[in-house]
Amino acid sequence: MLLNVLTIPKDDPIAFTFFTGYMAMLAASVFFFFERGSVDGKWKLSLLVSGLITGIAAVHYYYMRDYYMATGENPTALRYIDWTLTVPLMCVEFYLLTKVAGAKTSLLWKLIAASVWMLVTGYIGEAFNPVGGSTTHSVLWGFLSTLGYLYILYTAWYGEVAKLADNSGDAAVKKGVRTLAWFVLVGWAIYPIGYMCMPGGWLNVGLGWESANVDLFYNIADAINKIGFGLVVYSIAISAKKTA
Ligand SMILES: *C/C=C(C)/C=C/C=C(C)/C=C/C1=C(C)CCCC1(C)C
Repeated sequence: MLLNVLTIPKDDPIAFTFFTGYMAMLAASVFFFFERGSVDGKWKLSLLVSGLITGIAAVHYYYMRDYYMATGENPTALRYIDWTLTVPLMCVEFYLLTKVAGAKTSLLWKLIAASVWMLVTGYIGEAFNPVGGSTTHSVLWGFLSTLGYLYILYTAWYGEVAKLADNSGDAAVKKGVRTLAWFVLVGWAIYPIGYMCMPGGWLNVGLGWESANVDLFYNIADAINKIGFGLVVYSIAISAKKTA
């Protein structure tokens, strides 16, 4: 059992992404925490949040990796605990970036509510999927979860976040928020693809993509989204410094 925990099988790309994901999240946190000291005062909180997002993920990857190595199963509960903390923090990033343009806390709460809705329904879809998988169950909860996702997507592209960024009068904020909106559109879309690989899910039933793929999609998506989001925030912070 112990050996199992310590070796990465050569033919297991999922184990590989758990290990790499853990290290990448940890390294990103160190980077964001250190760089926090070199950005303009008004961006320090944003960088702290970036570091917290990857830091919280690093701790969860540490445990998810061991769970996966020991059992070979999807660490669903740990995964959703991680997301329930980190996705609302990504909403905080949107809020902090548009605060300069007058974002109110009500915007933050709406985004957080939508993300919690998305994750609670997604968790029910995954954790309570009957043994062997149920398409009705996975599609119903997946659909409900998507409503929360679409709300965030809309807000970032056309709603309050987009409008505030456009009115901020700060080219770096405008461009940065648009880039983050792309992350939500493309990077976040990887998650529902992974979800549909679970037993009973559309891709599982339709294309034979196995439940093992769930973690592969989630791990890749997490690295792109959590580290990428933080780097976009960082680039806004340093470009503001250059023009100051
Ligand atoms: C750092 C973690 C992030 C950015 C996680 C994002 C997760 C999602 C966008 C998940 C979305 C889902 C759906 C839209 C439908 C199916 C269920 C979910 C929860 C996988």
